[in-house]
Amino acid sequence: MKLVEINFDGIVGPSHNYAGLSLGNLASASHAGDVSYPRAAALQGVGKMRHNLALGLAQGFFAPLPRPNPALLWSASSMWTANAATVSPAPDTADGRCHLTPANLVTMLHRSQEWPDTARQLALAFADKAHFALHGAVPPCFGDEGAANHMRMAARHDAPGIEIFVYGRTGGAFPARQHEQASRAVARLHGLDPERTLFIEQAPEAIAAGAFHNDVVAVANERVLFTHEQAFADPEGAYAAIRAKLPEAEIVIVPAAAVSLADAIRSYLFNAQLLTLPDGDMGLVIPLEAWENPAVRGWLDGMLAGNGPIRRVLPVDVRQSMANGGGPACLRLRVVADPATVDPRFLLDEAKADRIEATIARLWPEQIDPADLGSETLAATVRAARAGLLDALELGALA
Ligand code: SUG
Repeated sequence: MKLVEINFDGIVGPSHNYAGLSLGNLASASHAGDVSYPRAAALQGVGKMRHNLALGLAQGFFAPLPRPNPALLWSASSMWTANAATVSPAPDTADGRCHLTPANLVTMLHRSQEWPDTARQLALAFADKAHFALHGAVPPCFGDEGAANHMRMAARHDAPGIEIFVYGRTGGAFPARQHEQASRAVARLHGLDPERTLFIEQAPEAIAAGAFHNDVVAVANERVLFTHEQAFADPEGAYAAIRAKLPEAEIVIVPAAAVSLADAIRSYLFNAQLLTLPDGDMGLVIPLEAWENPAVRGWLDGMLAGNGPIRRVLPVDVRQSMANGGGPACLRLRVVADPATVDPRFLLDEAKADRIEATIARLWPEQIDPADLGSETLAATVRAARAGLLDALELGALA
């Protein structure tokens, strides 16, 4: 069995809109009321998936959840699959299966409705019980945001690793969405070895500056942690704990003197996909916004000229998602597994990407004006678009 990292991106739904629903997410707040472009947003997302396919990487996807929810709202926020679940790959767990727990997302009302439909989708994609164990969400008194607050480091994806849960403490200007008790519950459910599990507090100043998830200020891949120096409440303690558990860890720290917390959050430098490329080098898939930020660009140019572990920087255009606070890393859920054990309907190849693109081009609304939200005509268009995609993907079971 060959375990590889598969990135499952959320296809941007036909109701993608800017309603400013996420307190503490500065992009969402600052774009509240803007006209959105669901078709362009979804095509940008497929473009990012194609980019990863072209790099020779395994790529999967999840379908948009049923929207609008007439009793609640229109949000298409399930596109950010880093918040779909926490995933512990087979080499880390007591029973040797890959464990997944859907995130309850209770801190934000518009996101708290996602997990039951997400769980249905996970149950289809990872139905093979010999290789996957699916749990229910953590009870809603404890906020859980899934993989966005969880990092895994290992010598290689298929080797036993350490799992790092990053939680926030409540009491600041913005909500701390990930609660320590939720992280601890997930670690127990997944049967993780306490000797290889860490619980690290996120810096309150990072949350206050707009890092509503840890993946806005840090990302890990295999032996490398790429982090802003103000990501953790006790950075030196965090680095020492990681090095003690994974001696081969390489920690790439971006100092505030080079890239301020504000620039890091505005540009989403760390909301990047840090990927091991087929030739063994690591590449960093960043949003164009990061590439265009002078401080960030200066730091990246210096990094590439040096001898660090990240050898390539790969900018992608996901601007429609970025305007709601979702960069390349938010749009994907990482699952280390043998692709042969995953339901093939959720795996992408070029022909399927063509089919998805054609469906989006035909059925997704070109634009949504905030004044259109609530319109029955638009609701019918949105429902028909999703149904058309499920049909094209033979995923009618999710209808
Ligand atoms: O939960 N935005 C999402 C963005 C999630 C990003 N995910 C990660 N960092 N992993 C959120 O804040 C905005 C929707 C609106 O405002 O209409 C929103 O939900």
